[in-house]
Amino acid sequence: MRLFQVPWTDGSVVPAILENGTYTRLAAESLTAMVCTAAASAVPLATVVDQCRTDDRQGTAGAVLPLRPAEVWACGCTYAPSADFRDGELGTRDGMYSYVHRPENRPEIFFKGTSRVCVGPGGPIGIRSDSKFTAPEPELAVVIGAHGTVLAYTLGNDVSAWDIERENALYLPQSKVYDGCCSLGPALVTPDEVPDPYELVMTCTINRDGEEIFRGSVSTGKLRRTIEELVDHLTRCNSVPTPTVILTGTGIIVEQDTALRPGDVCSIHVPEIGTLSNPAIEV
Ligand code: DO4
Ligand code: MG
Repeated sequence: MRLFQVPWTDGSVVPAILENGTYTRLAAESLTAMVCTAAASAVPLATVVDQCRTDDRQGTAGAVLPLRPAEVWACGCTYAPSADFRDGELGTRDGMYSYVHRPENRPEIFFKGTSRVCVGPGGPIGIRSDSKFTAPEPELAVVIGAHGTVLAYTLGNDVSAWDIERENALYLPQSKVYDGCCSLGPALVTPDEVPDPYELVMTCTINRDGEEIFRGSVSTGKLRRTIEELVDHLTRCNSVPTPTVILTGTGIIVEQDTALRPGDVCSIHVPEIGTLSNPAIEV
Protein backbone atom coordinates (compact mmCIF):
# COMPACT_ATOMS: atom_id res chain seq x y z
CA MET A 1 0.00 0.00 0.00
CA ARG A 2 1.14 3.53 -0.81
CA LEU A 3 -0.23 5.98 1.76
CA PHE A 4 -0.18 9.77 1.58
CA GLN A 5 -1.30 12.87 3.43
CA VAL A 6 -3.04 14.91 0.73
CA PRO A 7 -5.01 18.15 0.40
CA TRP A 8 -8.64 17.09 -0.22
CA THR A 9 -11.35 18.81 -2.28
CA ASP A 10 -13.00 20.15 0.90
CA GLY A 11 -9.81 22.03 1.81
CA SER A 12 -8.64 19.68 4.57
CA VAL A 13 -5.50 17.53 4.55
CA VAL A 14 -6.41 13.86 4.94
CA PRO A 15 -4.82 10.40 4.86
CA ALA A 16 -5.39 8.56 1.58
CA ILE A 17 -4.34 5.42 -0.24
CA LEU A 18 -3.23 5.61 -3.87
CA GLU A 19 -4.45 2.73 -6.04
CA ASN A 20 -4.58 2.67 -9.86
CA GLY A 21 -4.03 6.42 -10.05
CA THR A 22 -6.89 7.27 -7.67
CA TYR A 23 -6.68 8.48 -4.09
CA THR A 24 -9.20 6.99 -1.66
CA ARG A 25 -9.74 8.97 1.53
CA LEU A 26 -9.17 7.05 4.75
CA ALA A 27 -11.44 7.68 7.72
CA ALA A 28 -8.82 8.62 10.29
CA GLU A 29 -7.37 11.83 11.63
CA SER A 30 -3.99 11.27 9.95
CA LEU A 31 -1.49 8.61 8.89
CA THR A 32 0.31 9.34 12.17
CA ALA A 33 -2.85 8.34 14.08
CA MET A 34 -3.20 5.19 11.96
CA VAL A 35 0.42 4.21 12.58
CA CYS A 36 -0.16 4.70 16.33
CA THR A 37 -3.28 2.50 16.16
CA ALA A 38 -1.38 -0.24 14.31
CA ALA A 39 1.46 -0.16 16.85
CA ALA A 40 -0.85 -0.08 19.89
CA SER A 41 -2.99 -2.97 18.67
CA ALA A 42 -0.02 -4.94 17.27
CA VAL A 43 -1.59 -5.32 13.82
CA PRO A 44 -0.03 -4.50 10.45
CA LEU A 45 -0.64 -0.96 9.19
CA ALA A 46 -2.33 -2.51 6.12
CA THR A 47 -5.05 -3.96 8.38
CA VAL A 48 -5.77 -0.54 9.90
CA VAL A 49 -5.91 0.95 6.40
CA ASP A 50 -8.48 -1.62 5.27
CA GLN A 51 -10.66 -0.72 8.27
CA CYS A 52 -10.53 2.99 7.33
CA ARG A 53 -11.46 2.87 3.62
CA THR A 54 -14.25 5.20 2.45
CA ASP A 55 -16.02 5.77 -0.90
CA ASP A 56 -14.60 9.29 -1.12
CA ARG A 57 -12.12 9.43 -4.05
CA GLN A 58 -10.17 11.98 -6.08
CA GLY A 59 -7.81 11.75 -9.02
CA THR A 60 -4.88 14.02 -8.24
CA ALA A 61 -3.28 15.32 -5.11
CA GLY A 62 -0.07 17.02 -4.01
CA ALA A 63 1.39 15.12 -1.10
CA VAL A 64 2.60 16.72 2.14
CA LEU A 65 4.64 15.35 5.08
CA PRO A 66 3.16 11.82 5.47
CA LEU A 67 3.97 11.43 9.14
CA ARG A 68 4.74 13.59 12.16
CA PRO A 69 7.39 11.49 13.89
CA ALA A 70 7.80 11.85 17.63
CA GLU A 71 11.51 11.18 17.13
CA VAL A 72 13.84 10.78 14.17
CA TRP A 73 17.11 8.90 14.66
CA ALA A 74 19.76 8.43 12.00
CA CYS A 75 22.43 5.81 11.43
CA GLY A 76 25.84 6.82 10.13
CA CYS A 77 28.50 5.15 8.01
CA THR A 78 26.35 2.13 7.23
CA TYR A 79 27.58 2.30 3.60
CA ALA A 80 31.30 2.24 2.76
CA PRO A 81 31.31 5.49 0.70
CA SER A 82 30.13 7.50 3.73
CA ALA A 83 32.79 6.06 6.05
CA ASP A 84 35.54 6.33 3.40
CA PHE A 85 34.64 9.89 2.42
CA ARG A 86 34.51 11.11 6.01
CA ASP A 87 37.76 9.43 7.04
CA GLY A 88 39.36 10.62 3.79
CA GLU A 89 38.40 14.25 4.44
CA LEU A 90 40.09 13.99 7.84
CA GLY A 91 43.20 12.54 6.20
CA THR A 92 42.80 9.08 7.75
CA ARG A 93 42.26 5.77 5.95
CA ASP A 94 40.89 3.66 8.77
CA GLY A 95 39.67 6.15 11.33
CA MET A 96 36.64 6.62 13.55
CA TYR A 97 34.14 6.50 10.68
CA SER A 98 35.48 3.18 9.38
CA TYR A 99 35.39 1.87 12.95
CA VAL A 100 31.62 2.37 13.24
CA HIS A 101 31.16 1.01 9.71
CA ARG A 102 32.55 -2.39 10.71
CA PRO A 103 29.68 -4.74 11.61
CA GLU A 104 31.51 -6.20 14.63
CA ASN A 105 31.39 -2.76 16.27
CA ARG A 106 28.40 -0.83 17.63
CA PRO A 107 26.72 1.15 14.81
CA GLU A 108 26.65 4.94 14.83
CA ILE A 109 23.12 6.13 15.71
CA PHE A 110 22.40 9.78 16.46
CA PHE A 111 19.34 11.85 17.30
CA LYS A 112 18.16 13.75 14.23
CA GLY A 113 15.24 15.60 15.82
CA THR A 114 11.49 15.63 16.09
CA SER A 115 8.78 16.57 13.59
CA ARG A 116 9.78 20.19 14.31
CA VAL A 117 12.75 19.83 11.92
CA CYS A 118 10.96 17.71 9.29
CA VAL A 119 9.49 18.82 5.99
CA GLY A 120 7.50 16.82 3.47
CA PRO A 121 7.57 16.65 -0.34
CA GLY A 122 8.05 20.14 -1.79
CA GLY A 123 8.90 21.62 1.61
CA PRO A 124 12.11 23.65 1.97
CA ILE A 125 15.21 21.84 3.25
CA GLY A 126 17.65 24.02 5.17
CA ILE A 127 21.16 25.22 4.50
CA ARG A 128 22.61 26.73 7.66
CA SER A 129 23.77 30.30 7.09
CA ASP A 130 27.02 29.38 8.91
CA SER A 131 27.78 26.42 6.59
CA LYS A 132 29.60 26.52 3.25
CA PHE A 133 29.21 22.80 2.54
CA THR A 134 25.76 21.41 3.16
CA ALA A 135 24.90 18.18 1.37
CA PRO A 136 21.81 16.02 0.99
CA GLU A 137 22.04 12.48 2.35
CA PRO A 138 19.43 10.29 0.63
CA GLU A 139 18.44 7.42 2.90
CA LEU A 140 15.91 4.64 3.25
CA ALA A 141 13.70 5.59 6.22
CA VAL A 142 11.96 3.04 8.40
CA VAL A 143 8.91 3.86 10.53
CA ILE A 144 8.82 1.86 13.73
CA GLY A 145 6.50 1.52 16.69
CA ALA A 146 7.44 1.68 20.36
CA HIS A 147 8.41 -2.00 20.42
CA GLY A 148 10.60 -1.76 17.36
CA THR A 149 8.08 -3.23 14.90
CA VAL A 150 8.62 -2.07 11.34
CA LEU A 151 5.35 -0.42 10.27
CA ALA A 152 6.30 1.25 6.98
CA TYR A 153 9.08 2.52 4.76
CA THR A 154 9.59 5.95 3.29
CA LEU A 155 12.46 8.09 1.97
CA GLY A 156 14.48 10.48 4.07
CA ASN A 157 16.98 13.24 3.40
CA ASP A 158 19.47 13.59 6.27
CA VAL A 159 20.54 17.08 5.15
CA SER A 160 23.91 17.74 6.77
CA ALA A 161 26.31 20.65 7.23
CA TRP A 162 29.36 18.52 6.53
CA ASP A 163 31.89 21.35 7.01
CA ILE A 164 30.69 21.81 10.60
CA GLU A 165 31.03 18.08 11.32
CA ARG A 166 34.45 18.03 9.62
CA GLU A 167 35.76 20.88 11.79
CA ASN A 168 35.24 18.78 14.91
CA ALA A 169 33.27 15.54 15.40
CA LEU A 170 31.79 16.97 18.61
CA TYR A 171 29.91 19.45 16.41
CA LEU A 172 27.88 16.59 14.89
CA PRO A 173 24.57 17.67 16.52
CA GLN A 174 24.94 21.18 15.11
CA SER A 175 25.76 19.81 11.66
CA LYS A 176 22.77 17.49 11.73
CA VAL A 177 19.94 19.16 13.67
CA TYR A 178 18.50 22.52 12.64
CA ASP A 179 15.44 23.92 10.86
CA GLY A 180 14.58 21.93 7.72
CA CYS A 181 17.38 19.38 8.23
CA CYS A 182 15.18 16.39 7.44
CA SER A 183 12.71 15.68 4.68
CA LEU A 184 10.47 12.62 4.63
CA GLY A 185 8.08 11.19 2.06
CA PRO A 186 6.44 11.21 -0.36
CA ALA A 187 4.46 8.17 0.88
CA LEU A 188 4.43 5.58 3.62
CA VAL A 189 4.75 2.20 1.95
CA THR A 190 3.66 -0.88 3.89
CA PRO A 191 6.23 -3.70 4.25
CA ASP A 192 4.23 -6.08 2.00
CA GLU A 193 5.08 -3.74 -0.93
CA VAL A 194 8.79 -3.85 -0.11
CA PRO A 195 9.48 -7.59 -0.02
CA ASP A 196 13.25 -7.03 -0.01
CA PRO A 197 14.39 -3.70 1.48
CA TYR A 198 17.97 -4.65 0.50
CA GLU A 199 17.18 -4.62 -3.21
CA LEU A 200 16.07 -1.03 -3.69
CA VAL A 201 17.83 1.21 -6.19
CA MET A 202 18.02 4.77 -4.92
CA THR A 203 18.87 7.74 -7.12
CA CYS A 204 19.57 11.30 -6.02
CA THR A 205 19.76 14.37 -8.24
CA ILE A 206 20.41 18.06 -7.61
CA ASN A 207 19.03 20.58 -10.11
CA ARG A 208 20.25 24.17 -10.29
CA ASP A 209 18.64 26.72 -12.61
CA GLY A 210 17.07 23.93 -14.67
CA GLU A 211 20.34 22.01 -15.05
CA GLU A 212 21.19 18.73 -13.37
CA ILE A 213 24.45 19.35 -11.49
CA PHE A 214 24.60 16.07 -9.57
CA ARG A 215 23.37 12.50 -10.05
CA GLY A 216 24.27 9.54 -7.91
CA SER A 217 22.76 6.17 -7.19
CA VAL A 218 23.19 3.20 -4.87
CA SER A 219 21.55 -0.11 -4.12
CA THR A 220 20.39 -0.76 -0.56
CA GLY A 221 22.15 -4.11 -1.09
CA LYS A 222 25.30 -2.16 -0.11
CA LEU A 223 23.90 -1.42 3.37
CA ARG A 224 26.35 -3.15 5.72
CA ARG A 225 23.86 -3.58 8.60
CA THR A 226 20.45 -5.19 8.68
CA ILE A 227 17.44 -3.06 9.55
CA GLU A 228 16.72 -5.43 12.48
CA GLU A 229 20.22 -4.79 13.81
CA LEU A 230 19.81 -1.02 13.59
CA VAL A 231 16.37 -1.17 15.26
CA ASP A 232 17.77 -3.46 17.93
CA HIS A 233 20.63 -1.08 18.75
CA LEU A 234 18.35 1.97 18.73
CA THR A 235 15.78 0.45 21.05
CA ARG A 236 18.30 -1.08 23.49
CA CYS A 237 17.82 0.62 26.87
CA ASN A 238 15.98 3.36 24.95
CA SER A 239 12.14 3.25 24.92
CA VAL A 240 11.39 5.16 21.74
CA PRO A 241 7.84 6.44 21.20
CA THR A 242 5.50 5.66 18.30
CA PRO A 243 6.06 6.75 15.60
CA THR A 244 9.83 6.85 15.45
CA VAL A 245 11.69 7.12 12.15
CA ILE A 246 15.12 5.60 11.58
CA LEU A 247 17.21 6.92 8.70
CA THR A 248 19.43 4.03 7.67
CA GLY A 249 22.44 5.98 6.38
CA THR A 250 23.62 7.33 3.06
CA GLY A 251 25.36 5.44 0.30
CA ILE A 252 25.49 8.50 -1.98
CA ILE A 253 28.06 11.20 -1.29
CA VAL A 254 27.71 14.75 -2.61
CA GLU A 255 31.10 16.50 -2.58
CA GLN A 256 31.89 20.16 -2.04
CA ASP A 257 31.74 21.22 -5.72
CA THR A 258 28.03 20.37 -5.77
CA ALA A 259 27.22 21.49 -2.20
CA LEU A 260 23.63 22.69 -1.90
CA ARG A 261 22.88 26.34 -2.69
CA PRO A 262 19.60 28.19 -2.06
CA GLY A 263 17.23 27.50 -4.96
CA ASP A 264 18.65 24.04 -5.75
CA VAL A 265 16.11 21.22 -5.92
CA CYS A 266 17.16 17.87 -4.50
CA SER A 267 15.23 14.75 -5.53
CA ILE A 268 15.50 11.23 -4.17
CA HIS A 269 13.85 8.39 -6.07
CA VAL A 270 13.17 4.74 -5.30
CA PRO A 271 10.67 3.11 -7.71
CA GLU A 272 8.87 1.17 -4.94
CA ILE A 273 8.42 4.31 -2.78
CA GLY A 274 8.31 7.32 -5.10
CA THR A 275 10.16 10.62 -5.45
CA LEU A 276 10.93 13.04 -2.64
CA SER A 277 11.79 16.50 -4.03
CA ASN A 278 12.69 19.54 -1.97
CA PRO A 279 13.98 23.02 -2.73
CA ALA A 280 16.85 24.25 -0.57
CA ILE A 281 16.73 27.58 1.31
CA GLU A 282 19.09 29.32 3.70
CA VAL A 283 17.99 29.16 7.32
O1 DO4 B 1 29.12 10.07 10.94
C1 DO4 B 1 28.42 10.98 10.66
C2 DO4 B 1 27.11 10.87 10.02
C3 DO4 B 1 27.08 9.88 8.89
C4 DO4 B 1 25.76 9.82 8.22
O2 DO4 B 1 24.83 10.54 8.50
C5 DO4 B 1 25.55 8.81 7.16
O3 DO4 B 1 26.46 8.02 6.88
O4 DO4 B 1 24.46 8.79 6.60
MG1 MG C 1 23.15 10.37 7.06
